[in-house]
Amino acid sequence: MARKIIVSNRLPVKIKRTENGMTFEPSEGGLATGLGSVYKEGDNIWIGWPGLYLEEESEEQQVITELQKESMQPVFLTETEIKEYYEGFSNETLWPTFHYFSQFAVYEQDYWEAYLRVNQKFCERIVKVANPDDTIWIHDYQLLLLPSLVRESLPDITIGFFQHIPFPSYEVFRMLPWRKQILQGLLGADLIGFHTYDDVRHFVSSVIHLVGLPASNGVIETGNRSVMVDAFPMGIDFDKYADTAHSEKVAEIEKTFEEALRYRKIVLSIDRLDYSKGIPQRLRAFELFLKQYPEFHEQVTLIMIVVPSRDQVEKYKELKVEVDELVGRINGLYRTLSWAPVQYYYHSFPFEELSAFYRMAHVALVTPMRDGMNLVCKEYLASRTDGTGVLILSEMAGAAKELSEAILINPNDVNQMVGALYQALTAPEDTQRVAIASMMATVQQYNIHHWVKLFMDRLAYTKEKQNELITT
Ligand code: GDG
Repeated sequence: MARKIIVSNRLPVKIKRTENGMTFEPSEGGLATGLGSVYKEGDNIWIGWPGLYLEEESEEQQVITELQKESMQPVFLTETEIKEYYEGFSNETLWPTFHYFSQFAVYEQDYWEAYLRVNQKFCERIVKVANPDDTIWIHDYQLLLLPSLVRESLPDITIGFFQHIPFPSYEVFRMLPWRKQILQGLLGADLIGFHTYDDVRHFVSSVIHLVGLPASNGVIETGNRSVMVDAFPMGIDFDKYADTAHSEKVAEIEKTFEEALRYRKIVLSIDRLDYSKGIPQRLRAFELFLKQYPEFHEQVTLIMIVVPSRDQVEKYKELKVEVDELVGRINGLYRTLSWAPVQYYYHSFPFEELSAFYRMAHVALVTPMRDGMNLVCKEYLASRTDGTGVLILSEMAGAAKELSEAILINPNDVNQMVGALYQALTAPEDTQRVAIASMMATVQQYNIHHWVKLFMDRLAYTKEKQNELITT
């Protein structure tokens, strides 16, 4: 029986060491929820790093046994590998380049070599477990070389690849010293997916210029195979967000939060700490808004949730200091005895509390400098069960392509952001309802289950077409 094998840098599991041994808990990211319907079925599996370093030899078997119960298989990585392959090449070279922050990118030969070795390590694990008629679905920028590595060992196997972050313009991508190897790595796949058509265009253009292969209508001819490239905008688990927003528990949390905030208007901002998310730019816009519109003093609060992320990387440490200082400055300038203009949280919240924030927020302020998709704005829409609310969304987020009824802004244009805040906070209820209803319908229809099915069906179709060509 042909199986499906999901592969990503990280397995959807949280393993903790306690006094009584290790504990294993599933981690509930959007991807894990969506792919749950795939890897938990039959003999299907998910391969990835379990997120812990082995301290004793005996731990290896224990982790393997426990993960097997959840249809997962580990690739163990050392601390040095994580430092060089994950924090180094993935997050200090690829991440900034792919988000148009090339000035932050480091070009370290050691990081590249570690990246190659770890991709090979993932390949060895796949080759150990895969049969030639299985389907492999590889995820994201940490594993760009994996499709070709797997193809060398299993020439006829079906391989899909999806990239969750943007693919930059050729002019930016070409700055990478290892640009050609990266493209060749990806071309081992049968189907390559991105969130938007712009990403597809940029990728195809890079392949034409740097590898010299012909391409038309999203099909790249490698000589012996055709590789399909297409856009698959990722969705969320709509029902989960809508149902939670409706629940008693969330209504209770919302009430306590609202009382604490004295029923002021709420502008909500939620991101991982990342320079691609435009957090300082957003704070500066809010500061200017308070300066230009004093009538909103004590009337509006910006709830800013920043989830700690990659705190070992220098640029992220610097960003944390910048955000801390900006929040301090704004609150120092405008705060009163009973009002803090910015309520800043540098930690994550349990799911129900997040849902209560989504429900309470009159405005969601989602203004990344660059984002592959951005799921926060979709989660906000799914949680607006009363039909009101306003979404301010950056044009630079993949989601802007689908959510054109949002107030779209350029995150570099501080005056435009100030205007958008004013427009959002004074929007008549019927205008809000029309835009929310339309965007909510989009998010509901193109949900995570739809996304998984669309990609999987297209992958099967691509392989079928290739087989037809081989046999005729
Ligand atoms: C990458 C791409 C693309 C945040 N705070 C809390 C919390 N979160 C959850 C949100 C959301 C997720 O984190 C963030 O997802 P995003 O899509 O916004 O951003 P990235 O993490 O950068 O994701 C991105 C995505 O991959 C998928 O392809 O959209 O462009 O960069 O789900 O809800 N969750 C909880 N508490 C928090 O405090 N429980």
